[in-house]
Amino acid sequence: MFVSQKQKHIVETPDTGKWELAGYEAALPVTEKSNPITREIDKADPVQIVHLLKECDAEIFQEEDDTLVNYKRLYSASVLQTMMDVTKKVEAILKDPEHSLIILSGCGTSGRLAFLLATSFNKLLKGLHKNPSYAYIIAGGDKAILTSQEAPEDNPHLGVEALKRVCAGKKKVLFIGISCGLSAPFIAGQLDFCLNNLDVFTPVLVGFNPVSMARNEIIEGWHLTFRQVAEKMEEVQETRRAFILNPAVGPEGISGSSRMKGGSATKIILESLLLAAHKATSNNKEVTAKNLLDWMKTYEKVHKITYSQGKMIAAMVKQAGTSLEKMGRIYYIGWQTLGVMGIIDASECVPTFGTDFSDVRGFINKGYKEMANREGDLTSRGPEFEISHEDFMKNVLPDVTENDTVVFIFTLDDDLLEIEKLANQVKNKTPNLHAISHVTTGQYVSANIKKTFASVMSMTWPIVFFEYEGFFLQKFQRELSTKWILNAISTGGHILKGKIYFNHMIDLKVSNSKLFRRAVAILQRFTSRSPIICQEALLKSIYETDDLSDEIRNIKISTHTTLAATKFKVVPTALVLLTRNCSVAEAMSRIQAKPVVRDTIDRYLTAPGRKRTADQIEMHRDEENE
Ligand code: F1P
Repeated sequence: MFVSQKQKHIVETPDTGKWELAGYEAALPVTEKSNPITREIDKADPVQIVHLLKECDAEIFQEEDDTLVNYKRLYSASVLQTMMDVTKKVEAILKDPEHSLIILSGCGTSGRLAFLLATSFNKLLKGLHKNPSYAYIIAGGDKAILTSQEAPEDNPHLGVEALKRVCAGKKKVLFIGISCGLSAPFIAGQLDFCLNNLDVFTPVLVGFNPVSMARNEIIEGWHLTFRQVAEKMEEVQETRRAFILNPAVGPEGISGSSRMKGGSATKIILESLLLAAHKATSNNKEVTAKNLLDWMKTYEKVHKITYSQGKMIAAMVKQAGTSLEKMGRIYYIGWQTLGVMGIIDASECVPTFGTDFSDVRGFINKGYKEMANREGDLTSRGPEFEISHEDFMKNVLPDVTENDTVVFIFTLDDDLLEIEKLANQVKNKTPNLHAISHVTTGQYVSANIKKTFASVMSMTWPIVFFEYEGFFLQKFQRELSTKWILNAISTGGHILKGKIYFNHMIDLKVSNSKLFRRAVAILQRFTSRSPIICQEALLKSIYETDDLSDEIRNIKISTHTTLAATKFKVVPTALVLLTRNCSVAEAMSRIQAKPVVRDTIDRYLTAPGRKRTADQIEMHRDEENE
């Protein structure tokens, strides 16, 4: 057992599953609740961080509890049934590629996964000499695959326009809209459009909250809330012309960070059902619930195989933390879709941890050619769009120092000579050169490769004996394994850098309406003040004013978030405002003076006599109660 006596309380998590109880943070949807497992993650060491994330990810596969009937889970009969229904619709589309299309759509991470899945399944079809049947939509267009574009997420009209463009000329469209939080207006707009055109469209909503917890906030410039659209979907689902796939997978390890469990569960659900449909089409056999369950259960093994390397992952987390603390950088150098996983993980660090794009970056062999994204080469748009290994060698490597960490990600079927050559050049710049390699049973990492890297984490996968689709399943699982490792590295690294308080990202960028609401909820949680007071403090911080005018109070949220997106540390500043009752200028200077946000916040929130606590607070206290 790795846990020292002193820190034992941190990894023993007696509250596991507490979030399923009816009253637990009742005002928040599952995807925004704080996970009892990780509540002390900010004080954990690297080994403990990885252990806590492992426990948290394991919740994805937890079965429905008969004694708690609150939530359906991944393996619940109703979820499997819906997956079967959707599988049948996919099969129908695959039979008529000329007139039909499967569209995957999402914002942020959900959009990046839509891109990855659509391109992967088109490759699968290409290998069978079939025409592509998939397309993807990501809010903000292809540049959002690599960079954070949070604002378009709030626009349902943009969603509809993008959908119309992509499906032009098609007679049957299976539309899969992914919004982990059942919250993105961009997706709500698209689903509503589908519901109004059911002769062409079959809409599917993928997310991880019950419909009753879908976001119910008025969407600017639109007549429906996300919840109203989801309720319409529920009604139409009765006639099997619309479907909702929304098992609860538990709150995120870092509250609200749906790139983590939400992204993983999206991958598991969609890959399982799409693969099952492809297999059924090629074998000319019906998909059974057992087939689907078998596909999904293999992902549970991925969790086991991945986290069996917990100590190695923890060593990388520690290394990443050291680099970030020294203002160094993290670079992922990946091959094929493992390169995409690196790019995805890196791109999420900007909105999640408020980093600069240059702090964590991903690169892929052959750049945009390998990405196969619709808009092609985006390199000319700026340095954050340089993603090829050549770009790394030419424009980044010259400035790499020993403070930086470089992680190579490959399989033993990739070009090992090229890997060795690149690695040797990187090694001249930093000793912190590590590898994640995926091998198949019977394959071994050569001594040459081993001695090139400071450490090689070797993930061993069983030999695939079965058909074509089986090889894709293995590829998808290596991607998920990589995702878990990289999520741990970037999340753990930022925890060690002091970016997280309890299990909240307190210094979030308030760049869209969901994040605005989350910021207010965080302020409420830690100050126990009313939503109105918290929102006022947030606005004072965003507008840098002590006197909030009615004009500002009444402006649309989109105006607030446009301005907030250009500012730093607005939430920590608001926290100081609320706890110190000082001027905005003073709060700003207190926050700016200390580089580690967690320590500053800790100081103000744990004044003498006050215990460090993130206990649940009543999120909807009235102003009169103040
Ligand atoms: C979409 C998303 C997240 C991102 C951030 C803002 O969320 O872009 O991927 O990390 O939280 O929202 P969702 O619509 O999938 O819930």
